[in-house]
Amino acid sequence: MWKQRLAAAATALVLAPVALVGAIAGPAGAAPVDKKCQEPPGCIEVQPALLGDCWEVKCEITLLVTTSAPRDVVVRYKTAEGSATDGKDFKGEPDGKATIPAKEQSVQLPPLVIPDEEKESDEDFYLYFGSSDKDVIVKPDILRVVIKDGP
Ligand SMILES: [Ca+2]
Repeated sequence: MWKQRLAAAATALVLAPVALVGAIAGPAGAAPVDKKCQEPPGCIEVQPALLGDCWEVKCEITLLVTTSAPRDVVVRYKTAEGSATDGKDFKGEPDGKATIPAKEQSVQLPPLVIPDEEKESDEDFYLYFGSSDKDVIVKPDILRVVIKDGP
């Protein structure tokens, strides 16, 4: 009997470090820590955001920088359909480019939502962001936009 217990204890000891490594690495899918951003001068962080609700007639999507940069910050974006249809509910953009001018805090994306007279329920589409500038990171890099009908 004690031999079995010993074997069980030994197995637990072997498994423990694996569990520990798992705990340090964090949950699966967590964003890797970007080392370059921790070292001076760090990165320019851009955050996409909706200003209020996205209505058919008024949907303001903005890119904000956490600290204004001494130079232009260029962000690329593209759209993807959710329940909203490209060309009908929103103007799809396969290769968009938005520039936050030097020393400024934000830029607004050109209007993407197409208003109509139809009564519809909420529909969504997605925006994917990125930058070819290695010092620029966009977080989060996906924004879900829910289009509200009307008013
Ligand atoms: Ca409508």
